[in-house]
Amino acid sequence: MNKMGADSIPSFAVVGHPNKGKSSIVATLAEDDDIAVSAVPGTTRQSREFTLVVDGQPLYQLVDTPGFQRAGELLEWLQAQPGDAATRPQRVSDFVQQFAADPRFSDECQLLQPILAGCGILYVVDGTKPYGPEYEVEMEILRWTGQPRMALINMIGEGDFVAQWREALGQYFSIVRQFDAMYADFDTRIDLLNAFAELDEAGKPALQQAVSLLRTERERRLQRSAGVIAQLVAHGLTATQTTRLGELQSAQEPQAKLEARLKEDLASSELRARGRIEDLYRHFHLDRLSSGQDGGSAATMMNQDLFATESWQVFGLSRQQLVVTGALSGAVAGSGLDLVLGGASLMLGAGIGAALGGASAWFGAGELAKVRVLGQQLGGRVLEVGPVQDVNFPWVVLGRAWLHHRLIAERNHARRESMALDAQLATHQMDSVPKELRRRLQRCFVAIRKGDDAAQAEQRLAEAIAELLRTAPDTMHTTTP
Ligand SMILES: Nc1nc2c(ncn2[C@@H]2O[C@H](COP(=O)(O)OP(=O)(O)OP(=O)(O)O)[C@@H](O)[C@H]2O)c(=O)[nH]1
Ligand SMILES: [Mg+2]
Repeated sequence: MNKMGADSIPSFAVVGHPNKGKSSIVATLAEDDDIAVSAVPGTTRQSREFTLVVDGQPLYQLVDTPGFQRAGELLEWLQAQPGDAATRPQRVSDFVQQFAADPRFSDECQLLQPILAGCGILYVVDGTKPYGPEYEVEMEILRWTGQPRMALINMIGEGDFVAQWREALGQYFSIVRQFDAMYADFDTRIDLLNAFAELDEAGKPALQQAVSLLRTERERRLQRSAGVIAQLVAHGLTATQTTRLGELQSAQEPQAKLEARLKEDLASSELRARGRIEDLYRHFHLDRLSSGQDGGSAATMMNQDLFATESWQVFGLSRQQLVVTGALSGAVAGSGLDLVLGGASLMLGAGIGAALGGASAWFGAGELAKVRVLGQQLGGRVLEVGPVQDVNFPWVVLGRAWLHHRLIAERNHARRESMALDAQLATHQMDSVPKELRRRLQRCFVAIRKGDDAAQAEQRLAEAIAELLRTAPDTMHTTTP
Protein backbone atom coordinates (compact mmCIF):
# COMPACT_ATOMS: atom_id res chain seq x y z
CA MET A 1 0.00 0.00 0.00
CA ASN A 2 1.36 3.39 -0.87
CA LYS A 3 -0.04 5.83 1.64
CA MET A 4 1.25 8.79 -0.31
CA GLY A 5 -0.44 7.71 -3.53
CA ALA A 6 -2.93 9.80 -5.44
CA ASP A 7 -5.93 7.94 -4.04
CA SER A 8 -5.10 8.39 -0.36
CA ILE A 9 -4.53 11.28 1.99
CA PRO A 10 -1.02 12.44 2.87
CA SER A 11 0.40 10.47 5.79
CA PHE A 12 3.41 11.16 7.96
CA ALA A 13 5.17 9.02 10.51
CA VAL A 14 6.60 11.17 13.28
CA VAL A 15 9.73 9.41 14.52
CA GLY A 16 12.85 10.04 16.58
CA HIS A 17 14.51 9.49 19.94
CA PRO A 18 12.27 9.03 22.99
CA ASN A 19 10.96 12.20 24.63
CA LYS A 20 11.76 14.68 21.88
CA GLY A 21 8.24 15.93 21.33
CA LYS A 22 7.00 13.50 18.68
CA SER A 23 3.56 13.17 20.24
CA SER A 24 3.45 16.93 20.76
CA ILE A 25 4.05 17.51 17.07
CA VAL A 26 1.36 14.98 16.19
CA ALA A 27 -1.05 16.74 18.56
CA THR A 28 -0.37 20.12 16.97
CA LEU A 29 -0.52 19.01 13.36
CA ALA A 30 -3.52 16.73 13.83
CA GLU A 31 -5.24 19.28 16.13
CA ASP A 32 -5.86 16.63 18.72
CA ASP A 33 -5.60 17.67 22.34
CA ASP A 34 -6.25 14.16 23.58
CA ILE A 35 -2.86 12.66 22.69
CA ALA A 36 -0.70 11.48 25.58
CA VAL A 37 2.21 13.89 25.97
CA SER A 38 4.52 13.67 28.95
CA ALA A 39 7.99 14.38 30.27
CA VAL A 40 8.48 10.66 30.92
CA PRO A 41 10.45 9.01 28.09
CA GLY A 42 8.71 6.04 26.56
CA THR A 43 5.21 7.47 26.88
CA THR A 44 4.21 6.29 23.42
CA ARG A 45 4.53 2.51 23.13
CA GLN A 46 2.41 1.78 20.08
CA SER A 47 2.11 3.48 16.75
CA ARG A 48 -1.20 5.24 16.42
CA GLU A 49 -2.83 7.11 13.58
CA PHE A 50 -4.45 10.50 13.99
CA THR A 51 -6.36 11.96 11.09
CA LEU A 52 -7.22 15.61 10.78
CA VAL A 53 -10.82 15.63 9.60
CA VAL A 54 -12.32 18.92 8.56
CA ASP A 55 -15.96 19.27 7.68
CA GLY A 56 -16.24 15.50 7.33
CA GLN A 57 -13.26 15.35 5.00
CA PRO A 58 -9.96 13.76 6.03
CA LEU A 59 -7.07 16.12 5.18
CA TYR A 60 -4.00 14.26 6.30
CA GLN A 61 -2.83 11.68 8.75
CA LEU A 62 -0.10 11.64 11.36
CA VAL A 63 1.26 8.45 12.87
CA ASP A 64 2.61 8.85 16.38
CA THR A 65 5.34 6.30 17.06
CA PRO A 66 7.49 5.09 19.95
CA GLY A 67 11.10 6.37 20.04
CA PHE A 68 14.07 4.31 18.81
CA GLN A 69 15.40 2.04 21.57
CA ARG A 70 17.92 -0.24 19.86
CA ALA A 71 18.80 1.65 16.73
CA GLY A 72 22.45 0.49 16.86
CA GLU A 73 21.58 -3.21 16.86
CA LEU A 74 19.02 -2.66 14.15
CA LEU A 75 21.51 -0.94 11.85
CA GLU A 76 24.12 -3.65 12.49
CA TRP A 77 21.62 -6.26 11.44
CA LEU A 78 20.72 -4.31 8.30
CA GLN A 79 24.35 -3.85 7.35
CA ALA A 80 25.11 -7.52 7.87
CA GLN A 81 22.60 -8.54 5.22
CA PRO A 82 23.93 -8.89 1.71
CA GLY A 83 22.76 -6.44 -0.95
CA ASP A 84 23.37 -3.05 -2.52
CA ALA A 85 21.77 0.35 -2.02
CA ALA A 86 18.82 -0.62 -4.17
CA THR A 87 17.79 -3.37 -1.77
CA ARG A 88 18.04 -1.31 1.41
CA PRO A 89 14.31 -0.64 1.75
CA GLN A 90 13.73 -4.36 1.27
CA ARG A 91 16.21 -5.15 4.02
CA VAL A 92 14.39 -2.80 6.41
CA SER A 93 11.19 -4.59 5.53
CA ASP A 94 12.87 -7.97 6.11
CA PHE A 95 13.93 -6.79 9.54
CA VAL A 96 10.41 -5.85 10.55
CA GLN A 97 9.09 -9.15 9.27
CA GLN A 98 11.69 -11.12 11.16
CA PHE A 99 11.50 -9.22 14.46
CA ALA A 100 7.83 -8.24 14.58
CA ALA A 101 7.21 -10.58 17.50
CA ASP A 102 10.48 -9.89 19.31
CA PRO A 103 9.80 -7.67 22.33
CA ARG A 104 13.36 -6.30 22.21
CA PHE A 105 12.60 -4.61 18.89
CA SER A 106 8.97 -3.83 19.49
CA ASP A 107 9.54 -0.04 19.36
CA GLU A 108 11.67 -0.28 16.21
CA CYS A 109 9.07 -2.42 14.42
CA GLN A 110 6.24 -0.15 15.55
CA LEU A 111 7.94 2.94 14.16
CA LEU A 112 9.14 1.35 10.93
CA GLN A 113 5.84 -0.23 9.97
CA PRO A 114 4.01 2.97 8.99
CA ILE A 115 7.07 4.13 7.03
CA LEU A 116 7.19 0.86 5.14
CA ALA A 117 3.48 1.29 4.46
CA GLY A 118 4.30 4.52 2.63
CA CYS A 119 4.25 7.32 5.19
CA GLY A 120 6.50 10.32 4.73
CA ILE A 121 8.97 10.78 7.58
CA LEU A 122 9.11 13.65 10.07
CA TYR A 123 12.23 13.10 12.15
CA VAL A 124 12.10 15.03 15.42
CA VAL A 125 15.08 16.19 17.46
CA ASP A 126 15.45 18.55 20.39
CA GLY A 127 17.54 21.57 19.38
CA THR A 128 18.09 22.57 23.00
CA LYS A 129 20.23 19.46 23.65
CA PRO A 130 23.61 18.85 22.02
CA TYR A 131 23.91 16.68 18.95
CA GLY A 132 25.50 13.24 19.45
CA PRO A 133 26.55 10.31 17.28
CA GLU A 134 23.76 8.12 18.63
CA TYR A 135 21.41 10.03 16.34
CA GLU A 136 23.46 9.16 13.29
CA VAL A 137 22.36 5.57 13.57
CA GLU A 138 18.69 6.58 13.58
CA MET A 139 19.11 8.90 10.64
CA GLU A 140 20.95 6.23 8.69
CA ILE A 141 18.14 3.74 9.25
CA LEU A 142 15.59 6.28 8.08
CA ARG A 143 17.66 6.92 4.98
CA TRP A 144 17.61 3.20 4.25
CA THR A 145 13.83 3.23 4.07
CA GLY A 146 14.04 5.48 1.01
CA GLN A 147 10.91 7.41 2.02
CA PRO A 148 10.67 11.22 1.64
CA ARG A 149 11.79 12.75 4.88
CA MET A 150 12.13 16.03 6.66
CA ALA A 151 13.90 16.85 9.93
CA LEU A 152 12.18 18.98 12.53
CA ILE A 153 14.16 20.72 15.24
CA ASN A 154 11.88 21.08 18.24
CA MET A 155 12.87 23.34 21.13
CA ILE A 156 12.03 21.74 24.46
CA GLY A 157 14.43 23.28 26.98
CA GLU A 158 16.73 26.26 27.34
CA GLY A 159 19.92 25.48 25.42
CA ASP A 160 20.60 26.31 21.78
CA PHE A 161 22.41 23.75 19.67
CA VAL A 162 20.50 24.45 16.51
CA ALA A 163 23.54 25.29 14.36
CA GLN A 164 25.20 22.03 15.31
CA TRP A 165 22.03 20.09 14.58
CA ARG A 166 21.53 21.73 11.21
CA GLU A 167 25.06 20.74 10.23
CA ALA A 168 24.41 17.08 11.04
CA LEU A 169 20.80 16.81 9.89
CA GLY A 170 21.59 18.51 6.57
CA GLN A 171 23.61 15.47 5.59
CA TYR A 172 20.66 13.12 5.94
CA PHE A 173 17.66 15.31 5.16
CA SER A 174 17.21 17.68 2.27
CA ILE A 175 14.85 19.79 4.35
CA VAL A 176 15.55 20.78 7.94
CA ARG A 177 13.16 23.06 9.78
CA GLN A 178 12.82 24.50 13.21
CA PHE A 179 9.34 23.67 14.42
CA ASP A 180 8.13 24.48 17.89
CA ALA A 181 5.50 21.92 18.81
CA MET A 182 4.03 24.18 21.50
CA TYR A 183 4.04 27.58 19.88
CA ALA A 184 4.31 27.15 16.10
CA ASP A 185 1.63 29.32 14.55
CA PHE A 186 -0.76 28.47 11.77
CA ASP A 187 1.44 29.85 8.99
CA THR A 188 4.37 27.79 10.21
CA ARG A 189 2.22 24.68 9.99
CA ILE A 190 1.24 25.57 6.45
CA ASP A 191 4.91 26.21 5.54
CA LEU A 192 5.84 22.80 6.83
CA LEU A 193 3.20 21.06 4.73
CA ASN A 194 4.18 23.06 1.65
CA ALA A 195 7.84 22.22 2.14
CA PHE A 196 6.99 18.56 2.39
CA ALA A 197 5.03 18.75 -0.84
CA GLU A 198 8.26 19.82 -2.54
CA LEU A 199 9.95 16.67 -1.24
CA ASP A 200 7.41 14.24 -2.44
CA GLU A 201 6.44 14.41 -6.08
CA ALA A 202 3.79 11.67 -5.85
CA GLY A 203 2.14 13.10 -2.75
CA LYS A 204 2.31 16.73 -3.84
CA PRO A 205 -1.20 17.23 -5.27
CA ALA A 206 -2.87 15.66 -2.24
CA LEU A 207 -0.78 17.76 0.11
CA GLN A 208 -1.51 20.97 -1.77
CA GLN A 209 -5.18 20.11 -1.63
CA ALA A 210 -4.89 19.58 2.13
CA VAL A 211 -3.18 22.95 2.58
CA SER A 212 -5.89 24.70 0.63
CA LEU A 213 -8.66 23.03 2.67
CA LEU A 214 -6.86 23.90 5.87
CA ARG A 215 -6.80 27.57 4.91
CA THR A 216 -10.49 27.48 4.01
CA GLU A 217 -11.23 25.86 7.35
CA ARG A 218 -9.26 28.53 9.17
CA GLU A 219 -11.41 31.24 7.63
CA ARG A 220 -14.58 29.25 8.28
CA ARG A 221 -13.71 28.95 11.96
CA LEU A 222 -13.05 32.66 12.17
CA GLN A 223 -16.40 33.49 10.56
CA ARG A 224 -18.29 31.11 12.79
CA SER A 225 -16.53 32.50 15.85
CA ALA A 226 -17.51 35.99 14.72
CA GLY A 227 -21.12 34.79 14.54
CA VAL A 228 -20.96 33.35 18.04
CA ILE A 229 -19.44 36.55 19.42
CA ALA A 230 -21.97 38.73 17.60
CA GLN A 231 -24.75 36.74 19.19
CA LEU A 232 -23.12 37.14 22.59
CA VAL A 233 -22.71 40.89 22.23
CA ALA A 234 -26.25 41.27 20.92
CA HIS A 235 -27.51 39.34 23.90
CA GLY A 236 -25.50 41.61 26.18
CA LEU A 237 -27.12 44.63 24.57
CA THR A 238 -30.67 43.40 24.85
CA ALA A 239 -30.98 40.90 27.73
CA THR A 240 -33.51 41.69 30.41
CA GLN A 241 -35.06 39.95 33.40
CA THR A 242 -38.66 40.44 34.42
CA THR A 243 -40.91 39.40 37.23
CA ARG A 244 -44.49 40.08 38.22
CA LEU A 245 -45.01 42.32 41.16
CA GLY A 246 -47.75 41.74 43.67
CA GLU A 247 -50.26 44.53 43.84
CA LEU A 248 -48.73 46.30 46.79
CA GLN A 249 -45.28 44.78 46.58
CA SER A 250 -42.33 47.14 46.56
CA ALA A 251 -39.95 46.77 43.65
CA GLN A 252 -36.87 46.98 45.81
CA GLU A 253 -36.37 43.38 46.85
CA PRO A 254 -37.25 41.71 43.51
CA GLN A 255 -35.09 44.25 41.76
CA ALA A 256 -31.96 43.06 43.54
CA LYS A 257 -32.85 39.49 42.61
CA LEU A 258 -33.42 40.36 38.97
CA GLU A 259 -30.15 42.22 38.80
CA ALA A 260 -28.33 39.20 40.16
CA ARG A 261 -30.11 36.98 37.66
CA LEU A 262 -29.27 39.29 34.78
CA LYS A 263 -25.64 39.35 35.79
CA GLU A 264 -25.53 35.59 36.03
CA ASP A 265 -27.25 35.20 32.67
CA LEU A 266 -24.74 37.49 30.98
CA ALA A 267 -21.79 35.76 32.60
CA SER A 268 -23.02 32.30 31.68
CA SER A 269 -23.77 33.31 28.10
CA GLU A 270 -20.14 34.44 27.89
CA LEU A 271 -18.97 31.05 29.11
CA ARG A 272 -21.22 29.26 26.62
CA ALA A 273 -19.90 31.35 23.76
CA ARG A 274 -16.36 30.53 24.79
CA GLY A 275 -17.16 26.85 24.87
CA ARG A 276 -18.57 27.00 21.35
CA ILE A 277 -15.45 28.74 20.08
CA GLU A 278 -13.18 26.23 21.81
CA ASP A 279 -15.13 23.45 20.10
CA LEU A 280 -14.78 25.16 16.72
CA TYR A 281 -11.01 25.11 17.18
CA ARG A 282 -11.11 21.53 18.44
CA HIS A 283 -9.99 22.29 21.96
CA PHE A 284 -12.16 19.78 23.72
CA HIS A 285 -10.07 19.20 26.82
CA LEU A 286 -9.26 22.70 27.89
CA ASP A 287 -9.07 23.21 31.58
CA ARG A 288 -11.09 26.35 31.93
CA LEU A 289 -9.92 26.88 35.48
CA SER A 290 -13.38 25.81 36.51
CA SER A 291 -12.13 24.72 39.90
CA GLY A 292 -11.67 28.36 40.77
CA GLN A 293 -15.32 29.09 40.28
CA ASP A 294 -17.56 29.49 43.23
CA GLY A 295 -20.52 27.33 42.41
CA GLY A 296 -20.60 28.28 38.73
CA SER A 297 -21.22 31.92 39.42
CA ALA A 298 -19.93 34.75 37.33
CA ALA A 299 -16.23 33.97 37.80
CA THR A 300 -14.70 33.05 34.50
CA MET A 301 -11.67 31.53 32.96
CA MET A 302 -10.17 34.92 32.59
CA ASN A 303 -10.08 35.12 36.35
CA GLN A 304 -11.99 38.31 36.02
CA ASP A 305 -15.61 38.78 36.60
CA LEU A 306 -17.30 40.35 33.61
CA PHE A 307 -18.43 43.11 35.93
CA ALA A 308 -15.21 43.63 37.82
CA THR A 309 -13.50 47.01 37.77
CA GLU A 310 -10.38 45.55 36.17
CA SER A 311 -12.46 44.11 33.36
CA TRP A 312 -13.78 47.52 32.56
CA GLN A 313 -10.39 49.11 32.70
CA VAL A 314 -8.67 46.50 30.56
CA PHE A 315 -11.33 45.79 27.99
CA GLY A 316 -13.45 48.88 27.79
CA LEU A 317 -12.69 51.83 25.56
CA SER A 318 -11.04 54.84 27.05
CA ARG A 319 -13.06 58.02 27.37
CA GLN A 320 -11.20 59.49 24.42
CA GLN A 321 -11.90 56.39 22.31
CA LEU A 322 -15.57 56.53 23.21
CA VAL A 323 -15.72 60.09 21.94
CA VAL A 324 -13.87 59.29 18.71
CA THR A 325 -16.06 56.27 18.15
CA GLY A 326 -19.18 58.31 18.50
CA ALA A 327 -20.37 56.47 21.57
CA LEU A 328 -20.15 59.57 23.69
CA SER A 329 -20.19 63.24 22.96
CA GLY A 330 -17.14 65.23 23.91
CA ALA A 331 -19.29 67.52 26.00
CA VAL A 332 -20.51 64.63 28.12
CA ALA A 333 -17.08 63.14 28.51
CA GLY A 334 -15.66 66.43 29.66
CA SER A 335 -18.49 67.40 31.97
CA GLY A 336 -19.47 66.27 35.39
CA LEU A 337 -22.39 64.32 34.01
CA ASP A 338 -20.51 61.04 34.02
CA LEU A 339 -22.45 59.27 36.68
CA VAL A 340 -25.80 60.26 35.38
CA LEU A 341 -25.24 59.53 31.75
CA GLY A 342 -22.45 57.08 31.46
CA GLY A 343 -22.36 54.79 34.39
CA ALA A 344 -19.54 52.37 34.67
CA SER A 345 -17.71 53.21 31.49
CA LEU A 346 -16.85 56.58 32.83
CA MET A 347 -15.49 55.22 36.03
CA LEU A 348 -12.10 54.87 34.51
CA GLY A 349 -10.86 57.87 36.36
CA ALA A 350 -9.38 57.28 39.79
CA GLY A 351 -11.72 57.65 42.67
CA ILE A 352 -15.02 57.28 40.95
CA GLY A 353 -15.21 53.53 41.46
CA ALA A 354 -14.29 54.03 45.07
CA ALA A 355 -16.98 56.64 45.44
CA LEU A 356 -19.57 54.10 44.46
CA GLY A 357 -18.09 51.34 46.54
CA GLY A 358 -16.69 49.25 43.71
CA ALA A 359 -17.99 47.24 40.85
CA SER A 360 -21.01 45.69 42.50
CA ALA A 361 -22.28 49.10 43.35
CA TRP A 362 -22.54 50.08 39.71
CA PHE A 363 -25.04 47.39 39.28
CA GLY A 364 -26.74 47.64 42.61
CA ALA A 365 -27.13 51.37 42.28
CA GLY A 366 -29.01 50.86 39.07
CA GLU A 367 -26.33 52.70 37.15
CA LEU A 368 -25.60 49.80 34.87
CA ALA A 369 -28.99 48.38 34.05
CA LYS A 370 -32.25 50.02 33.23
CA VAL A 371 -34.99 49.34 35.77
CA ARG A 372 -38.62 49.83 34.85
CA VAL A 373 -41.96 48.98 36.27
CA LEU A 374 -44.06 48.13 33.26
CA GLY A 375 -47.68 49.14 33.14
CA GLN A 376 -50.75 47.28 34.23
CA GLN A 377 -50.88 43.84 32.60
CA LEU A 378 -53.23 40.93 33.13
CA GLY A 379 -51.58 39.69 36.29
CA GLY A 380 -50.49 43.03 37.64
CA ARG A 381 -47.39 45.13 37.38
CA VAL A 382 -44.19 43.76 35.85
CA LEU A 383 -40.73 44.75 36.98
CA GLU A 384 -38.09 44.71 34.29
CA VAL A 385 -34.35 44.98 34.87
CA GLY A 386 -32.08 45.50 31.90
CA PRO A 387 -30.78 45.82 29.38
CA VAL A 388 -27.40 47.00 30.57
CA GLN A 389 -27.17 50.65 29.61
CA ASP A 390 -23.52 51.38 29.86
CA VAL A 391 -21.98 52.46 26.54
CA ASN A 392 -18.84 50.57 27.34
CA PHE A 393 -20.54 47.28 28.16
CA PRO A 394 -20.61 45.88 24.59
CA TRP A 395 -16.96 46.90 24.25
CA VAL A 396 -16.06 45.01 27.39
CA VAL A 397 -17.91 41.90 26.21
CA LEU A 398 -16.37 42.17 22.75
CA GLY A 399 -12.86 42.86 24.05
CA ARG A 400 -12.97 39.81 26.30
CA ALA A 401 -14.29 37.62 23.50
CA TRP A 402 -11.65 38.91 21.13
CA LEU A 403 -8.83 38.08 23.50
CA HIS A 404 -10.29 34.66 24.22
CA HIS A 405 -10.60 33.95 20.51
CA ARG A 406 -6.99 34.96 19.89
CA LEU A 407 -5.72 32.69 22.62
CA ILE A 408 -7.79 29.77 21.37
CA ALA A 409 -7.05 30.25 17.69
CA GLU A 410 -3.34 30.42 18.39
CA ARG A 411 -3.20 27.68 20.95
CA ASN A 412 -1.56 24.49 19.80
CA HIS A 413 -3.09 21.18 20.71
CA ALA A 414 0.20 20.01 22.20
CA ARG A 415 -0.23 22.36 25.13
CA ARG A 416 -1.48 20.80 28.30
CA GLU A 417 -1.28 23.63 30.82
CA SER A 418 -4.53 25.25 31.78
CA MET A 419 -5.59 28.42 30.09
CA ALA A 420 -4.80 30.96 32.73
CA LEU A 421 -4.99 34.32 31.16
CA ASP A 422 -3.18 37.47 31.96
CA ALA A 423 -5.74 40.13 31.23
CA GLN A 424 -2.88 42.57 30.81
CA LEU A 425 -2.40 40.96 27.40
CA ALA A 426 -5.44 42.88 26.35
CA THR A 427 -4.39 46.26 27.66
CA HIS A 428 -4.82 48.76 24.86
CA GLN A 429 -5.84 46.03 22.41
CA MET A 430 -8.55 48.29 21.02
CA ASP A 431 -5.84 50.87 20.21
CA SER A 432 -4.77 48.68 17.30
CA VAL A 433 -8.23 48.68 15.78
CA PRO A 434 -8.70 51.23 13.00
CA LYS A 435 -11.01 54.05 14.01
CA GLU A 436 -13.32 53.28 11.12
CA LEU A 437 -13.86 49.71 12.32
CA ARG A 438 -14.54 50.91 15.84
CA ARG A 439 -17.16 53.32 14.52
CA ARG A 440 -18.71 50.57 12.46
CA LEU A 441 -18.94 48.35 15.52
CA GLN A 442 -20.45 51.16 17.55
CA ARG A 443 -23.12 51.73 14.88
CA CYS A 444 -23.98 48.03 15.07
CA PHE A 445 -24.31 48.27 18.85
CA VAL A 446 -26.68 51.19 18.52
CA ALA A 447 -28.77 49.42 15.88
CA ILE A 448 -29.06 46.30 18.02
CA ARG A 449 -29.99 48.34 21.08
CA LYS A 450 -32.73 50.01 19.07
CA GLY A 451 -34.03 46.60 18.14
CA ASP A 452 -35.13 47.26 14.55
CA ASP A 453 -34.45 44.37 12.23
CA ALA A 454 -32.49 42.40 14.79
CA ALA A 455 -31.38 39.63 12.43
CA GLN A 456 -29.85 42.01 9.95
CA ALA A 457 -28.18 44.10 12.62
CA GLU A 458 -26.61 41.00 14.14
CA GLN A 459 -25.42 39.87 10.73
CA ARG A 460 -23.72 43.21 10.14
CA LEU A 461 -22.17 43.00 13.58
CA ALA A 462 -20.84 39.51 12.80
CA GLU A 463 -19.16 40.87 9.67
CA ALA A 464 -17.52 43.70 11.58
CA ILE A 465 -16.39 41.28 14.29
CA ALA A 466 -14.87 38.97 11.67
CA GLU A 467 -12.79 41.91 10.57
CA LEU A 468 -11.82 42.60 14.17
CA LEU A 469 -10.74 38.98 14.67
CA ARG A 470 -8.42 39.32 11.69
CA THR A 471 -6.72 42.29 13.36
CA ALA A 472 -3.55 41.39 15.19
CA PRO A 473 -2.83 43.89 17.94
CA ASP A 474 0.90 44.29 18.38
CA THR A 475 0.52 44.68 22.09
CA MET A 476 -0.68 41.12 22.43
CA HIS A 477 2.09 38.58 22.70
CA THR A 478 0.11 35.47 23.24
CA THR A 479 2.34 32.95 21.53
CA THR A 480 5.16 32.85 24.01
CA PRO A 481 4.91 31.72 27.60
N1 LIG B 1 8.74 23.72 26.09
C1 LIG B 1 8.45 22.76 25.19
N2 LIG B 1 8.21 21.52 25.63
C2 LIG B 1 7.93 20.58 24.72
C3 LIG B 1 7.86 20.84 23.34
N3 LIG B 1 7.55 19.71 22.70
C4 LIG B 1 7.45 18.77 23.65
N4 LIG B 1 7.66 19.28 24.87
C5 LIG B 1 7.62 18.56 26.15
O1 LIG B 1 8.53 17.48 26.06
C6 LIG B 1 8.02 16.33 26.72
C7 LIG B 1 7.98 15.15 25.75
O2 LIG B 1 7.00 15.40 24.77
P1 LIG B 1 6.28 14.20 24.00
O3 LIG B 1 5.53 14.83 22.89
O4 LIG B 1 5.53 13.32 24.93
O5 LIG B 1 7.57 13.45 23.43
P2 LIG B 1 7.63 12.07 22.65
O6 LIG B 1 8.79 12.22 21.71
O7 LIG B 1 6.33 11.71 22.07
O8 LIG B 1 8.04 11.08 23.82
P3 LIG B 1 7.88 9.47 23.88
O9 LIG B 1 6.51 9.12 23.43
O10 LIG B 1 8.11 9.19 25.32
O11 LIG B 1 8.96 8.94 22.98
C8 LIG B 1 6.63 16.71 27.22
O12 LIG B 1 6.76 17.08 28.58
C9 LIG B 1 6.27 17.91 26.37
O13 LIG B 1 5.37 18.76 27.04
C10 LIG B 1 8.11 22.19 22.92
O14 LIG B 1 8.05 22.54 21.75
N5 LIG B 1 8.39 23.10 23.89
MG1 LIG C 1 5.17 10.09 22.39
